[in-house]
Order: sequence, then C-alpha cells, then structure tokens
Amino acid sequence: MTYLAKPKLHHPTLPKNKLGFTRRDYEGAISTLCAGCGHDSISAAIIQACFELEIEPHRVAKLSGIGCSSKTPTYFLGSSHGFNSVHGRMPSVVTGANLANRELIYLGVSGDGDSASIGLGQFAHCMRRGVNMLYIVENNGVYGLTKGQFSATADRGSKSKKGVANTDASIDMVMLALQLGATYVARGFSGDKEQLVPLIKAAIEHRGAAFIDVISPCVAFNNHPGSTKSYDYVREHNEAVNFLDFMPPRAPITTEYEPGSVQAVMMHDGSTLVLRKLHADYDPHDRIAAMNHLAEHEAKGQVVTGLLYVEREPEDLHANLNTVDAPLNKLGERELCPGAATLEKFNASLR
Ligand SMILES: Cc1ncc(C[n+]2csc(CCOP(=O)(O)OP(=O)(O)O)c2C)c(N)n1
Ligand code: SF4
Ligand SMILES: [Mg+2]
Repeated sequence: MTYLAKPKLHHPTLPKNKLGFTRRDYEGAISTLCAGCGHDSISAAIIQACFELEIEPHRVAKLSGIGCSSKTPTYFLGSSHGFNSVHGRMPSVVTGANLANRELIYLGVSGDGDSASIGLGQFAHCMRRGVNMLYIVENNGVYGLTKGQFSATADRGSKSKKGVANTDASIDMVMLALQLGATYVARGFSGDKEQLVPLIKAAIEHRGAAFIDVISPCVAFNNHPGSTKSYDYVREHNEAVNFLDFMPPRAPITTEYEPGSVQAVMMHDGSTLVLRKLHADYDPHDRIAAMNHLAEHEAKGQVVTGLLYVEREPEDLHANLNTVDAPLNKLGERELCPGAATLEKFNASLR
C-alpha cells in the first residue's frame, strides 16, 4: 500500500478561510513516512501556507521526483493536480507544464539526492531559465528512501549512522541557486514552522524561480551525533538572517514592530514581505552579499536560515520567451495553424 486515505470528517468549528475551506481541505492522504521525519513538518507548512493564502486547490500543480521527499505531495493538497516524475526529472516536467499553462501555481518538491545528484543539471537549468515556480528541496543529507547513503549535500567530515565520515566536498544548494540566477532564495528548517510558513507564502507569490532549501532531518538515518543535518545540530548552529511575516495584498498592513527593526519588501502583486531584522546590515536585495554572508557563516560552522535574496522585479521564462498568455489547450485552430502565408513569412524571416 502506498498511501492511506484520510477520513473527510471535519470538526464543525474549524476556522475557514474566505473561500470557505478549512485547513483540512488542503491536506492529502495519511503520511507513511517514519514518525518524526522532517518532511512531514514541511508538508504541514505547505498546507498552512496554502490555507492562509486562500488558494483554490485546483489552481496548484505539485510535481516531484523520487525519494521519501518526493512522496510527500501525496500527503498535502489532495485536490490539486499532481505528477510524480522520474528520479531527478521534476524540473523539466514543470518547465513543460508551465510553458503549456501559466495560470497554475507550480510547486516542485524534491530531495537532496533527487536534485543535487541525478537531477543537478535539471535543477540548474530550471533556475537559470527563471521558471515561475516554488522549488523546495527537503534536505536531509542522505538518500533516505534507499537506506541512508550520503547525498551530495552531506558536509565533508559529517558522520553516517555507522560512524563513517564523508570525504567528499558538499554542494550547497542555496549558494548554487544564487549563482544560477534564482530570483528568490531562502533556507528554512523543518523544525521552525514560524519561519518556514511565511517563506513559503512569499515564494508562492513570487513571479519567477523561487528556491527554498529546507533542512529536514531524517530520523531513521541522519539524526545522530556527527551528523550536520540532525535536529540538535541545526538548532544549535542556526543563524537566522531575518524573521518574516508575509501579508497578502488584501490584508491591511500594520506595523507592530519597533521603527528601524523592520524592512518591508514589496512583492510584484502589491503584497508585502515584512522582514523583522536580526542583523541590521543584512540586505536581501544584494546577490553577491548573500553569497558572501553564506560563505562567511558556513566557514564558522553556522547554518544560515531565512530569506537570503529576493529580486525586486523578477522576470520569468514566459516574459523572456514572449509567449502567449492563454494556456495552450485554450488556443483554437486559427491560432495554432495560422496558414501557409504566415508560415512562408516566418520562414522568410529566418533566411
Ligand atoms: C534512475 C534511478 N536511479 C536510482 C534510483 C534509486 N533511488 C531512489 S530514491 C533515491 C535517492 C533519494 O534521495 P533524496 O532525493 O535525498 O530523497 P529522501 O529519500 O532523502 O527524501 C535513489 C538513489 C531510482 N529510483 N531511479
Ligand atoms: S527514511 Fe528518513 S527521509 Fe525517509 S521517511 Fe524515514 S525519516 Fe523520512
Ligand atoms: Mg535526502
């Protein structure tokens, strides 16, 4: 059995959003992951974010690759579109789907094995092309599904459950996303929902390639002393660059923070991301500074979390390719077959 259906019974007093949906309407099947797996907390954060953003579930397309992390879309947004692709191939499937229909909200869920090894090339091109999506890597430093081999994000020197040290250099997906041109880049921790939910909400509203690396401990194979992706390690070494609140355009914007400690980031649709700053010098609009900040703190053994970078006016793949607005399945024969004269004119323009 790959999943268990959840009973649809709701408590009548559960709070509803403006669409009349409760949080439970954004859930999926019962999770079959190990109890305590960080991935389940990320699913809960996605459910919370979509409920609070008042998203109609049928407007979301959730796509994934292969791994425990890639199984999770079954456990949230049970009424949304879903596609469980081949190992490491989620990005190209999202790219195609997005080009065919830009009206959906695209949510790609992957693992560190899925995205930093077999799917690394796919990840790279998806980010550099600016596919309008939220790409989440549920990062536990191991291949959980295949019993805990080191993944490419495992830190050099970190230890496996059996005490063997990893000798390979690690890939930092956040650094890579920054270098590749992603226009929204953040890192969260599955154990910190207060930080993760606003990060997800703002990323969903971002029109461009949004990437969130979420450290997500694997309780079965990577949650022991010597691991740098365990609950204890991340709690002890977490260095948050900012605290966040996300306000959709319809909510009145209030400042409840001390002047000077708040930075409001306007998103493309008029919504506001409020950064409650921990570090007065941290500027989330400076890509190079974000990379330097990451490198400096990683050298000290610190895991930097929060919103590292957001571009004020992002452009996505559709803007760059100048594509038609309408989903391709809504185009009629006239638009799809404009006739021999138009084809001749087009061919002439290429000569
Ligand atoms: C082409 C192919 N190669 C290898 C595998 C075996 N395999 C399944 S999941 C996986 C790694 C999953 O790791 P990750 O993406 O980190 O997910 P996690 O289970 O840790 O959440 C591998 C190597 C496969 N399914 N397909
Ligand atoms: S093996 Fe690890 S990643 Fe997979 S469900 Fe269990 S705890 Fe989660
Ligand atoms: Mg993994």
